[in-house]
Amino acid sequence: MKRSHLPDIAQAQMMFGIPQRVGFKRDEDGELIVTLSSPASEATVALRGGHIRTWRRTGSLAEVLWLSETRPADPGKPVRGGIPICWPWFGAHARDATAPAHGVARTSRFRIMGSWVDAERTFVQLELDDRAALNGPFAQCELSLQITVGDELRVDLTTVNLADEPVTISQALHSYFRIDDIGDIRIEGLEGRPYIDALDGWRTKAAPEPVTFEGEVDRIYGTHGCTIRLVDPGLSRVIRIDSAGSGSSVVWNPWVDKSKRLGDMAEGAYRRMVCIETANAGADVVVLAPALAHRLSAVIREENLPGT
Ligand code: TA6
Repeated sequence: MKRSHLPDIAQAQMMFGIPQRVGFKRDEDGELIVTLSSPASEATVALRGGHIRTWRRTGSLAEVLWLSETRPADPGKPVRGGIPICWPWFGAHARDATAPAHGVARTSRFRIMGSWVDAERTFVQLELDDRAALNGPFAQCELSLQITVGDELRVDLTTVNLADEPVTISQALHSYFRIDDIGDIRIEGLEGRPYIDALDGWRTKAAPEPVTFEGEVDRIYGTHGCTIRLVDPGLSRVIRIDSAGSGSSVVWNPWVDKSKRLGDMAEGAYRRMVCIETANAGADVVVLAPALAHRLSAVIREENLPGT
């Protein structure tokens, strides 16, 4: 694998392009996008933020991931949708109110380190390149992102601590899923698991039923070793999410008022998306000793809804 700062598409194509499998293009804002294709599915990934924008299975009528039709008014803000990388902290910074929510990775530049294929799958390896924003305890962390596209979408986010001191991180693969209608879906696999309700004073609660939506939801579930299923009768499908290196999952839908406040969602768009985020969030942080690595992984599958 060779290192590169990718000044243009031609050079990227020459170094990392693979005919029929890995290509490069620019989006409407001029961002460099990596296109990954495999026999079973294809994805697009922006180098800004290492941001998986889209993933669609061959022959499927709908994208698996939701991507906002509107762009943020401030071009410094991340594009909403897909799978933004929240790192090296999730949510608000613990001590610095001026630090950006969900960390610096999602607005930082990544570089491509390698691309390769086998018969079924296409792989790219990215690395956080823009290290200027990493200060304090995170200054000597390295972050890499491996994306595998095939019958399933696999995302592996690896942090290495090169400092002499332990470092504490929180993080999330802040996955936005495309759904037919928020009023008709249910999320299975979280029944009975404790969650922190961010909309009710961060109280800890639990509920015996699958998660359904009648208003804004913002919860951090304890989910060690858990498979989550997003059941969507309107799209006749189930999206299945398996995780590793994660002890928590965030479930979020902004509903009407918050989506208006966010300003980068079209009217009614909240009905077509739900976030189920593979995370280390809330009390579930990663304390990484010197010279150690931690890998956070999500495997996302689209399956037909039985009986449809
Ligand atoms: O993951 C849920 C959450 O932390 C919500 O509280 C929320 O407002 C959101 O993510 C989106 O955050 P953003 O900074 O992308 O607007």
